[in-house]
Amino acid sequence: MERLKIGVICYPSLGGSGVVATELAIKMAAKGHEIHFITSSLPFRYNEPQENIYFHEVRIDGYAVFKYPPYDIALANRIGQVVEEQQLDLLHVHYAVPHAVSAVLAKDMIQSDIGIITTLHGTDVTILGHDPALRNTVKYGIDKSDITTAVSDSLRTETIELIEPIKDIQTIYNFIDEETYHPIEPGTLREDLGILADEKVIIHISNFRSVKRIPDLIRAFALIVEKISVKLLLVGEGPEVPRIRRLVDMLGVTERVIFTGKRDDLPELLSFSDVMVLPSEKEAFGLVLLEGFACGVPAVGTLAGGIPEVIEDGVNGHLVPIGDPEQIAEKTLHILCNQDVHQMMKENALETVRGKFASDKIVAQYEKLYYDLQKKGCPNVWN
Ligand code: GMT
Repeated sequence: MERLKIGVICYPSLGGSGVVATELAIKMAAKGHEIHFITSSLPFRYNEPQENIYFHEVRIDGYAVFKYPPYDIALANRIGQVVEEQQLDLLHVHYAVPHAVSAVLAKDMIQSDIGIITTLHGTDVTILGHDPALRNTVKYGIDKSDITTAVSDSLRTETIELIEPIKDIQTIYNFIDEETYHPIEPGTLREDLGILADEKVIIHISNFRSVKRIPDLIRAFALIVEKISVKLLLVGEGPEVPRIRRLVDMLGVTERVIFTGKRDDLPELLSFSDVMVLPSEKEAFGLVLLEGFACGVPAVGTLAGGIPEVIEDGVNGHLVPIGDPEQIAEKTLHILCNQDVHQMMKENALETVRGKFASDKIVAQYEKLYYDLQKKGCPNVWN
């Protein structure tokens, strides 16, 4: 098969969209394609230099006249340069704003016919698409892309209803790197964190923003500690942390909650955890669920966005209504207190990653799109 030169634009420093973009780029490079990251810094999951991967930094100086440095325009300028210098075959843009718009501007600037694939990750539509200050920009970025994908059917449907794009959108699910996420012997980590041998472990990993509804989990946890011996691991950082700490203290569960901050050893932390809870009110996919599944951790998640496409109720976890701490407590206890249920869900969680979300399957879907775009010389391949 022809070796493609692919420009990848993503948020390099945080978030699931940057993780997916980077893991996909790494897999494509391993297949022999040439990857050109066009980003403000090296993507945080790109830890070691790898064959076929190049990095083109986007720089913008702060001139006195700028109240806000125009990153979007500097990005467009850089994309245009790289397309021309490297003779790229296509651009894969992750997150509609501003990346899709910058790619479209770059294409116009250099009068190129390069194909653009935009992958929607969630908040670029579910939050920014509702913002009157950005809605038309989101639509423009999508309409001017040759192909748009969404990370779940839920996000696809919401985008079609809200944005009314002129072309169809295809769902391509997220995946994780199975070589990184798998059950790992955690050494003394569990004891180091002060977790006793007979204690169960509930884990939550996120960027601690209000959309994750972590207070619902804390309220549920206060009910769970009345029934069993258990610790709650809160992994990550974000704006909600001070509020959550206050609630933890107020509900008298301080001794049982461990705030770990941001960690690099997620597979180890997950490998001794018994259940993950994701109580979000919006979640296009919930990549962290797959990371947990791959380490054998079933999950309790809300009926929000794409979560029901990842958690199959009663199979690899449980689904609960948004904003219902009692239900979170009940379903979490159901998993923690029934060894057979836990074992069955653990095995099914591992199977979910090996089956529906296997990386080679997902990467092949993107690769097919890349070739389709090449063949058709752009216009929407489904119309
Ligand atoms: O919300 C986040 O945690 C960050 C955000 C992002 O843009 O990185 O995540 C979105 O993209 C992830 C990767 O596709 C999805 O797994 C998350 O569900 C999605 N977040 C939301 O929809 C809130």
